[in-house]
Amino acid sequence: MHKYNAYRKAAGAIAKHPEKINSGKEAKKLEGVGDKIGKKIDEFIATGKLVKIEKIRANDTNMAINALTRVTGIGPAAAQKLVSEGIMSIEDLRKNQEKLNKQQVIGLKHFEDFEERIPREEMLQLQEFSLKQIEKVDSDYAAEVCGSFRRGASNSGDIDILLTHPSYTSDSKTKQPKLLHDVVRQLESTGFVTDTLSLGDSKFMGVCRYNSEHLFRRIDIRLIPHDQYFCALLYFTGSDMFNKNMRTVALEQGFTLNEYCIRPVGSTGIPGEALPVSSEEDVFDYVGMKFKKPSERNE
Ligand code: DCP
Ligand code: MG
Ligand code: MN
Repeated sequence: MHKYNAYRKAAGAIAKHPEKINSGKEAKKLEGVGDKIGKKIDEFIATGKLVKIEKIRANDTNMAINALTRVTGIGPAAAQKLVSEGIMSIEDLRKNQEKLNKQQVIGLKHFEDFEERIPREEMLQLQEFSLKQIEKVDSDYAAEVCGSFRRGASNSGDIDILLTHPSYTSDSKTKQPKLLHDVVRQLESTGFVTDTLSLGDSKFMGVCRYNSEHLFRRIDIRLIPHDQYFCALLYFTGSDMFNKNMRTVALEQGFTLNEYCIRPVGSTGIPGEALPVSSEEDVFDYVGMKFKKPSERNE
């Protein structure tokens, strides 16, 4: 007999039995209760739970968390909370959108599209269009597509654009959100940018589409102070593994390197002033590494 039916039959027999059952041995006297189910009854009486069921529950929970975190905007904590409220799948999410914030609703709306990687050919189209629009707003901008695309990848997960402008440096007394916002507004006005996940003074995260024949794609634009451009370019070109390794080398050579700058670390352990950087090569030179082209930075 199939397991499912075996358990149903046993449960029925136990339910119908007029007296309380106090052990597996007692239960086994009933029709349809055998050794295996008798053992389960003993385990439940002794411990108040069944290891097998706990395992199945834990596994279902993990599978559900893994499914939900595939949605842009749902991290492990949000997924855990949703699962604790009984949301076990993308399908469940679609029926319970009132539980999601604005960003997560957009992530869910484009769930299938965002799972697809962007072929390089389309990345080139996205690059050409967005850089042209940026130039249109103000030809003093400099902008570059970095991330896996700059490393020469044949496909990319999203489009990462770095943006800078000579009027914006790290010692500017005031931030210049307008520089980023003008670009985002321009890209929206053409219909290229279709959704905003978040827009701050220096970072835009959103959704774009080349045209209606194409999928919706994730786009990130970061506004970088002019003097920090090359450290940012190095960082956002990656890969993340390459960055980790280069930071380790930098530390060994007495420098601390991040997405903003490179600083010497003296014997005090306190980083000094940011060193002048006017190319990626400068950073490699400081830390004593041979220059690597973006395509050589995959690990
Ligand atoms: N980055 C990093 N550490 C992280 C995340 C990102 O160093 N934890 C840097 C290196 C990445 C770059 O930012 O190359 C862009 O991040 P992406 O997540 O967009 O990564 P990629 O562009 O490399 O890959 P993908 O093609 O999947 O977008
Ligand atoms: Mg990327
Ligand atoms: Mn990105």
